[in-house]
Amino acid sequence: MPATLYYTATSCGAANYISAHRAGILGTKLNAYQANIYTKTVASGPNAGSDFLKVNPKGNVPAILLEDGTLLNENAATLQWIVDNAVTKVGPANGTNARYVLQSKLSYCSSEVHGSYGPLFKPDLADDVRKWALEKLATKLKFLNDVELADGRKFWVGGEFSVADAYLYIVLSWSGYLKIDLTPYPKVKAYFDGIAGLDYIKAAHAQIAKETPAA
Ligand SMILES: N[C@@H](CCC(=O)N[C@@H](CS)C(=O)NCC(=O)O)C(=O)O
Repeated sequence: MPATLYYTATSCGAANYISAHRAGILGTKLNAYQANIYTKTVASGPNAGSDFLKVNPKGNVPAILLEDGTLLNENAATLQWIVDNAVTKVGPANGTNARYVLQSKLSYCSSEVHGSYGPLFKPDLADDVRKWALEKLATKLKFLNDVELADGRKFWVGGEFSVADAYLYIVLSWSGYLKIDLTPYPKVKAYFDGIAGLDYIKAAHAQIAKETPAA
């Protein structure tokens, strides 16, 4: 029995789908189904329409239900499960220094970058709170631009595509929905455009689109 990933097409959960797609484990080691994070229902697959909170009491994505019934949440953990189960490499081997670096990037992406975009999705955010949230996000984008991606690297860690790229790419993609201009951060913009242009990223999006139930 494969494990089961629950995700949505555009949320951070999609970083897990993209990673698993690149890792070559979808349909073998991992089945992927969509969840509706607003109605808290399973949205695709054999249990479509059922209560997602019974699968994942947090009601969020990503969630990976392992074969033995263990529930994994949090991108930093779910994405590393994908690294460890990959057929095509999507991150450094467990126990290496490079792996600890990957872990630190995933945590930074989750708590700092993802965490800074999150509040901006609230449509009725008070103007002063929105200003504060935008200023906070700007410090993260500046750090990515001036430090993490300053050398014009194509991939965030290790010189090749990893789950950290899938996660950062999806989080940065929210700039489009939120009308956040990335041009003041040219290294970030070039990095994002580079990841978006990869054949396997386009292929993963095409597959997600096929698997997304009609609204
Ligand atoms: N702390 C979690 C955050 C996961 C998260 O924010 N998921 C969002 C989508 S990007 C979600 O499912 N939100 C719906 C909800 O929390 O009810 C992580 O790092 O993975």
